Amino acid sequence: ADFSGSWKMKSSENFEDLLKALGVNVFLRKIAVAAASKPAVEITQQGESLSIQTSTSVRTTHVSFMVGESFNETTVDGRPCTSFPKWETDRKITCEQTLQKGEGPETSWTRELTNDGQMILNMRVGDFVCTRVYERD
Ligand code: RET
Ligand code: NA
Repeated sequence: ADFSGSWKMKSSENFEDLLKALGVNVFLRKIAVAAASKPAVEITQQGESLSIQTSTSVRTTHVSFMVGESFNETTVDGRPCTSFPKWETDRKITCEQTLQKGEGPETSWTRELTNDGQMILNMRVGDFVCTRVYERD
């Protein structure tokens, strides 16, 4: 599967619940939810190597990793974590995150390419799952 491309978001469910579960206060939550409603996602992939930039008006993240090798990133609320991405199927990457310090709920994400060319991002915090559907720009 090739995730490469410029993506725009079509729908999002439970993003605010996710932030609540992470303990983000209501003031920052509202800012984050508004900003996260219009992300620009740029992905380049060559085989096992992916680079993902997610831009919003208040926060931009950029991660580069090899599937099968751990890397450093941050949780949605910005806490440093160690992540381990692996292929769950040939079209879906699952990534478990471990906080580098302190305590917090279990977090992970998955990214999947559907047969009709959409990308589905799931972000999990404890029992909450946020689902965001993207289409190529
Ligand atoms: C602030 C303050 C600290 C807490 C949070 C923030 C914003 C986070 C954002 C995240 C966007 C995530 C996306 C994910 C993938 O689709 C305001 C920096 C949570 C905007 C777009
Ligand atoms: Na975890």
